[in-house]
Amino acid sequence: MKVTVVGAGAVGATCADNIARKELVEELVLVDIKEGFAEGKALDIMQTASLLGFDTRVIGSTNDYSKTANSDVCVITSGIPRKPGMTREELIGTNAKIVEEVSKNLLKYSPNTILVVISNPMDTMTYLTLKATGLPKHRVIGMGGILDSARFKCYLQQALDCSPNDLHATVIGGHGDTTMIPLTRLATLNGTLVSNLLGEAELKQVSADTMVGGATLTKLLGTSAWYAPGAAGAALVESIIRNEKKVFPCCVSLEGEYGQNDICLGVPVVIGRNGWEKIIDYKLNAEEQELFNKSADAVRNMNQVLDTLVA
Ligand code: LAC
Repeated sequence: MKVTVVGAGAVGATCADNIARKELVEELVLVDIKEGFAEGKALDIMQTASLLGFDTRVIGSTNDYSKTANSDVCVITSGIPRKPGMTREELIGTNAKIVEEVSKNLLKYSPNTILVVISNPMDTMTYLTLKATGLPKHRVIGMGGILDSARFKCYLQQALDCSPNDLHATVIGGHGDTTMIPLTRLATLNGTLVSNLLGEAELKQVSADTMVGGATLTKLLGTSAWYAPGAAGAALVESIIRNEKKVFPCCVSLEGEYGQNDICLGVPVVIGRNGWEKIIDYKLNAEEQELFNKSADAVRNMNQVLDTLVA
């Protein structure tokens, strides 16, 4: 099996590092436009192989997509990250052109690949990738909800002082500070509702912290986060490559599910060898559905900006 990660910046390189450590594939290709950068990151990762005991061959390429040929999964992290005070949405003008070009280049050499989109604003970049490539919907997956859910579990873990591995908690909707929806009602600690263990105010705080989880890190780091985004990308790739059929919230094309059409938005899906295989209906209550609809409206507005960029 073979995976390509495009963009050897902090998120792409961390994603590649995680994929190599997990020994998911025989070959891993890292691509970047900056001369020698992907080669350098790939070599650095390869030099950890004997220390960490993995047997994945990692190679780097400066924009030569022929090296990516026959990849089973391609992860797109290209584009600029946000700076403190910026929203993910402000990146659209620059990143749309990059993501469109990258996805087309990848498909030239790997026509059967599954595309995982991480570049921001992720929901719009996923929609753009789906439209620009014309790929079957099951082969285009936006990665945001897995990361947001991991952040949700991190804040829950701190509030409950429990093991993060005992938590099940999901964030659906858009991957934006105001569009994501942490489903506090459904979060559990080993089968017990978290809402029975935390007060309403505490739960509200966890939810608010989750929503600005990325922005908090951008402020602290001066740029966008990479450990959790990279690990979340690798977890998604793992479920595809190993055909795990894990349920992850991912940004996928909706055709009536969750009451929405002609949009890519975060919902729980089964992830396996064919990409996203089916959408799971969590049966939202009226309040959650209203938030989901608002999130869809905001993402749809963002998607409309794409038309002005192409025109
Ligand atoms: C974040 C970026 C990767 O949430 O969207 O950290």
